[in-house]
Amino acid sequence: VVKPAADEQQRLVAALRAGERRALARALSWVESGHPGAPELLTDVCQASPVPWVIGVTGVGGAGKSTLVPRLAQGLLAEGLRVGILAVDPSSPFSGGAILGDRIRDTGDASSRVFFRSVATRGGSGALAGCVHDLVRVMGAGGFDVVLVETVGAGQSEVAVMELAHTVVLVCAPGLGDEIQAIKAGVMEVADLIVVNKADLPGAEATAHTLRQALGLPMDAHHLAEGRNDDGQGPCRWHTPVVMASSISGQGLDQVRAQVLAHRQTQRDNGDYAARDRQRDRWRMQQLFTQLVVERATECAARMSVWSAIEAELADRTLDPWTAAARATDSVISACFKNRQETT
Ligand SMILES: Nc1nc2c(ncn2[C@@H]2O[C@H](COP(=O)(O)OP(=O)(O)OP(=O)(O)O)[C@@H](O)[C@H]2O)c(=O)[nH]1
Ligand SMILES: [Mg+2]
Repeated sequence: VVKPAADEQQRLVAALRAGERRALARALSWVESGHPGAPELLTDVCQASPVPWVIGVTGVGGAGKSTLVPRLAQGLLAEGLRVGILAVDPSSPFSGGAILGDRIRDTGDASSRVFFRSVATRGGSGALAGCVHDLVRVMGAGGFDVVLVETVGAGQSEVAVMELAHTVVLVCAPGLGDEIQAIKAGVMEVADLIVVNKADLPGAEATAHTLRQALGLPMDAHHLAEGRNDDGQGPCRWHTPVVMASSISGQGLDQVRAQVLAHRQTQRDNGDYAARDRQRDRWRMQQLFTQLVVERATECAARMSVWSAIEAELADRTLDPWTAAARATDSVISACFKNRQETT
């Protein structure tokens, strides 16, 4: 794919900002597929667009994330917010069409206003999180106030995605043993709200109890209540609440919505919201820096004779891989630097 002309990319950004759905879908595809026009598109997008409120929803398979997310989306829509959903599914990257079908049924009347997109994963955990970050920014330019990001499981890549969210919702369910898994995986540390879904099934109370106990220890030590804590002295604080809900019957969903909104307000009031924004940009910058350094150095190395000389020495074992790598790095860095000086 060749790099698009600047005006094509500018038209796309303008259409995206005007709220055109097709432009949104196209811009998201550019970012997702690593289209050559994506970096400039993102530069434009980031310059003058608000960053949406990112709610990460995670939990083990079958906990009910996909059932909960559209209902939470509807609830936030009723608050007057423009809501989009990004579903990250590492296990089935091609299930987008099927999920979309389900989702339209799920959201009922509101479906035309809740934008849904499934994200095919590529690369490692860092690549996924970086991609999701960029997709969120595109949605910000498209006028979305909130983006719900749904990920499966509790592995490294999910934790990386969750670290980019302002509000992290962990979905558990009775009888899955996932409260234990969640504790082990460290997802609980990043959760801002835990939903014990399927509260209509037996065992939900026990699951909630286990989770509350695990969370309760630090809570007791700091004399905190669940949710927002505001004693009027010093900044308000948040303690992860456990909410029982049923995404099917609708029981407890008002409370889920109220708690995510309360979390956002608390974060805004105590400065954590802005801090998470800064942290996310810093993280992305570092990631892009590493990527660009590798790209440029590799390009440079390919044109250098010293590279083949090092490879030859490596082949006849006069050099070991460590010394060879150190020497190659030194050569490439000084050559890149010299090139730059000559061209500027
Ligand atoms: N009884 C009951 N079943 C539910 C509830 N919420 C979801 N389910 C069912 O649980 C099953 C899994 O729900 P999903 O929403 O697909 O779960 P998920 O967490 O998205 O699962 P993965 O995408 O596989 O990670 C489905 O059969 C749902 O109908 C609930 O509140 N009560
Ligand atoms: Mg799902």
